[in-house]
Amino acid sequence: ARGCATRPMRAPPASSWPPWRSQLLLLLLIFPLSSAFFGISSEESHTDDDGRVHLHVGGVFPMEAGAGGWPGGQACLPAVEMALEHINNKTDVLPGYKLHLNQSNSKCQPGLAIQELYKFVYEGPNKLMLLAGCSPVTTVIAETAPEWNLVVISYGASSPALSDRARFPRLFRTHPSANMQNPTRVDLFEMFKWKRISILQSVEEVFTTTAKDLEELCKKKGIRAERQSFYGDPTDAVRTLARQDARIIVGLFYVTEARRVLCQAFKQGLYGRKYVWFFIGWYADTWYEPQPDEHLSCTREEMRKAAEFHFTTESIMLSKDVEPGVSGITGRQFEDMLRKKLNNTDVANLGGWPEAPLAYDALWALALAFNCTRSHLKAPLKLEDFTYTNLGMAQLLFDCVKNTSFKGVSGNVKFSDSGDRIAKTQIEQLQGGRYVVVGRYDNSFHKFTWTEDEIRWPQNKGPPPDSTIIRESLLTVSNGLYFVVCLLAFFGVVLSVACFIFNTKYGYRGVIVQSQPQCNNILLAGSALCSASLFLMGLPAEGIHLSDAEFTMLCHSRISILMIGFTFAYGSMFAKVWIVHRIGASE
Ligand code: ABU
Repeated sequence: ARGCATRPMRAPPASSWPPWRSQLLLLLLIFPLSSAFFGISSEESHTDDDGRVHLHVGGVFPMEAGAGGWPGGQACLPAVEMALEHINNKTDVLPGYKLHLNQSNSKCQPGLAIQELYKFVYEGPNKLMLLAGCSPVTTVIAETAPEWNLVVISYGASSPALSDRARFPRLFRTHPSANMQNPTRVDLFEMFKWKRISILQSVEEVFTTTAKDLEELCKKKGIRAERQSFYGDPTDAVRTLARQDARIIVGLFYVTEARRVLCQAFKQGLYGRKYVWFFIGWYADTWYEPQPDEHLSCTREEMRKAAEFHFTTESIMLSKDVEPGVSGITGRQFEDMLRKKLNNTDVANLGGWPEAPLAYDALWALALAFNCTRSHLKAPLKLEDFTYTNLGMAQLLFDCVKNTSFKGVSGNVKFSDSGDRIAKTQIEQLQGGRYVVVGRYDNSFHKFTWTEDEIRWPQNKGPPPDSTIIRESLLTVSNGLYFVVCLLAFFGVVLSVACFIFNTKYGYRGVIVQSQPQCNNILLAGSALCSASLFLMGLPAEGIHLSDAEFTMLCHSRISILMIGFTFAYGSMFAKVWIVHRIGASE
């Protein structure tokens, strides 16, 4: 067993003790014991037939997506194998050494990846560095590997959380952070005058951190961002979006979940002219087609319909430079070679195809760092003498990766202080079932460059509004109708006045006296007021404009007049009925 296995572990605070940490502790305790018991020990790096010394590196590759993940190993592993071949064939890179890759399938599952990490550490020769892909896996590996002073280079992890140097002290990545796309998204929102957006995310650290950054950027620009999250089944989250009248929706999730979201979007009508979806750009070209093993309740046609016109944003991962880089090939040549290596299979639908140049460059960064370390090592120390407790050599390896700068097939490879890669963003839109690059965005200058392929909108109606538009408009009755009603109201008032005069004039007559003239007069006053309220009811009629204050006064007066009139008329009628009842009862 390695001496480092008995190194004291730093215990994290109990409140932040994730489940994989318990597995890690258990493995830390069991593995050294089992190694000693079963005689498992690390072999020394051995020498090749041609006298070259083997340098071992470990690499975890997600070869399948599982329930929700990124199957990037499908294209990234062949790319790394190609880089290995190119590096080993170059006489000026690591002369006297041959790189050897020890690889395993992490299935994008952190628990499995930790198990593989232990195998790397405790089985076979020492690994000088590790390669990792997929954010959840890179997170656990980069948090754990410093226990053995191992530097990790990630070719496929976009989580913004990985930019934390305190938490991941020995991590570098050739894959740009997912935060890189947020300024592009926000500038697009501004361009289309969208002031309200919604974020739909799966509950994974990679997406939560991206969503938080997007929210903050939106807030700075005065854009309201609302967030909905889901774990596994997005049905309720999509329903909430529909209820909230969400129109501009940014989706942050892995591809399996993306298909579930799209199916729900179709079922709940969140597609078409009124809606704009922004998805992640590294899904395969036909990701939205239902997969037989996923049992989606949407047909291929429905999925295609829901997916049409959506946007994707993703970092540009393939260099367009015609000058070859450090490996002697250009980005285009790399793509042709990889396509040939993959037997010209349907590469656009292969997991990790867009990220393959990053994987190729990750191995080059690693090899160049070994080269640099080799030249800085003091004799008699050699690269093959690396042990997991050799802090000096570990620091040298770290510094060499940190100072890496070369032209790769993905562009210039250089790491920021937090180990991140800087890259431009590409904006694509699905038009007629085909992704079209509509523009590029330079994060350094916050500038768009549009291609000749224009953005298209359903029914050519332009960008939709970000919510239901509430427009105030004055509803009036026509003047003809108003004047007719006024005439009738006038007759009503005249009739009431005439009846009052008649009542007063013939008030001495028995028939009038017995008919309760006081009640009759109140009834007439009420009828006249009800009729008079009709003059105000139709206002403002066509062509008559009232100020806000006048309009408020009008609303109050017409209701008050009608209420008083109605009370007078009905009240007096009931009073009269009551009096007649009392007279009848007393007789
Ligand atoms: N471009 C693939 C990123 C995968 C991940 O961050 O998990």
